[in-house]
Amino acid sequence: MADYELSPASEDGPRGGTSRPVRVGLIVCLLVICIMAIVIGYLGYLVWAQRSSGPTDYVSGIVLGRCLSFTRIARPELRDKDCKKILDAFKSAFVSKDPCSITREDYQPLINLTADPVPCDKSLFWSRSKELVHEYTGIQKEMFTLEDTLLGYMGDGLTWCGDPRTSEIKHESCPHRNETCNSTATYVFWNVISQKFAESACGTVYVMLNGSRDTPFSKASTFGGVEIFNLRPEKVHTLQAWVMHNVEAVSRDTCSGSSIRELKSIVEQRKISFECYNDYRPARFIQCVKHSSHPTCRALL
Ligand code: JS2
Repeated sequence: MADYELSPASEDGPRGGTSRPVRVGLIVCLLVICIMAIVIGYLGYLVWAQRSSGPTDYVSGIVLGRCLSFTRIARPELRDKDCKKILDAFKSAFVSKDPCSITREDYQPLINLTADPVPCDKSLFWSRSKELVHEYTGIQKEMFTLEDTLLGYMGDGLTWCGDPRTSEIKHESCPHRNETCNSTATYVFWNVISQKFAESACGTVYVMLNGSRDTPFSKASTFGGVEIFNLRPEKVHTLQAWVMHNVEAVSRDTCSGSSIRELKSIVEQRKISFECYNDYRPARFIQCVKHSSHPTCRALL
């Protein structure tokens, strides 16, 4: 048969109309599109309904949208939270105030409105391992980092500040924290909520550290300088560390290294037991998804 001639099956066109698998696939696609349209429409309605009074700026729009999506979709058990009041309390912490003199007390009204306690044995701290730790909690829904709670979710990746001369909320021209400007709105926010997250932890708590760094544990970090010292020994009996190493990078420190020994010493001085795992297997699986051909992953997968 010459190349340009169609094969017998296609000369008559497809036999008997669309095949069954194609029909099923089309129906499934239509269903998915309808569900997505409903969710997006519902979210849009919620943001529109909550923005009933007055215009909101960039930061307010994001904070309000995140509050709604978190409390109405991600964690519907929190649906009674009033996101408009939460946004107002968030703004009241820094609007029209000196951007370098924000206090912990400024955030107390916001803290009071956003209680979102993590169950015992489910708190996951981290340091210099943000991407992997959130890939992990994205799969292991039973575990919670601070960013998997309402306040951490609302503030993550944002910058905000106020100005004593106006009531506007800025996000691009905010002062960076330094010796002359120590208490910025975002720095105090993360300090306060990190402390609260540690204070409320109970049972066995976990921390994911980066063993591909010279010092996976540092007292200069939020975990090492704030959270570790705010764990309550009367509630927390064990801290379990996971020292993770980048698959392609060399291992800088491990559970037996000096940095982790310092962490162990601090924890045990606080009357909390200490355990440590190198390349905790469930998290290693996630790393190996992107490095399946690497020798250390071939043995695992
Ligand atoms: C500023 C942000 C953001 O245990 C974790 C979390 O619970 C967090 O509270 O603090 C720990 C991580 O901080 P650490 O140990 O200093 O590690 P890092 O890799 O330097 O991450 C710094 C991020 C601290 C909190 N944070 N700070 N602006 O947008 C922001 N987002 C987060 N999560």
